[in-house]
Amino acid sequence: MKILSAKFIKSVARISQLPPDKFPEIAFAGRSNVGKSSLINCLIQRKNLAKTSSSPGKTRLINYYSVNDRVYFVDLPGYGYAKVSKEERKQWKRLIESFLTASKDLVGIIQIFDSRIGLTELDIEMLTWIKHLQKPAIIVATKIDKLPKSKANHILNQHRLALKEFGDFEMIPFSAVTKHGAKEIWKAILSLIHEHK
Ligand SMILES: Nc1nc2c(ncn2[C@@H]2O[C@H](COP(=O)(O)OP(=O)(O)O)[C@@H](O)[C@H]2O)c(=O)[nH]1
Ligand SMILES: [Mg+2]
Repeated sequence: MKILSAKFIKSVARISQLPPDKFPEIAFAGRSNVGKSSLINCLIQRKNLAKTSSSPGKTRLINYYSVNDRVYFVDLPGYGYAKVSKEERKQWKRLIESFLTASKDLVGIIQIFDSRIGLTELDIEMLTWIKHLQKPAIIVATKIDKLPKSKANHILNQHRLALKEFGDFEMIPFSAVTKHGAKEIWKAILSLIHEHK
């Protein structure tokens, strides 16, 4: 995918602040610190447009990026940060839930999990939600550069098997360090946009 332009559009805390529906939207979801911003930066070939941060839980807003004036990448707030209070977690849930149900131009969700950790309870909650909403999703298993080489294939196959329990999802292994999987993810994104038309 040739990136001609990538722009930060806005951060929103409320669904009423969503930008006017104009482009198909791809939402990115995952646990805090999973590598969501790194994935977005890699896909749009910018070093730091989506803020990456080593302090998890910092981004609590929905961030909109427009890519090639053609598609919105929507960075959803990360979840599952231990220090977050119950009330904050509730707010997070409300915000994501209202986004997923309100966005008319949402064509698909990129659900990201850490290949070293596997699916967490909240990942599974998200997958169940996605299935319930009948939204197409691509599952990205990230940080694969950190898997022990001799065990990587075995681990990834186990993740695929675990995923099967929750639906017929495509899983793409990815690394922001080696960029492994980036082309495949773009291909999947373009087909989501295409299918939606
Ligand atoms: N080794 C490795 N580190 C990664 C990868 N993706 C992200 N990271 C690191 O994980 C941390 C969190 O990444 P970030 O993109 O900010 O996660 P976010 O909170 O989900 O947006 C940062 O220190 C990144 O450099 C990856 O594919 N491989
Ligand atoms: Mg981030």
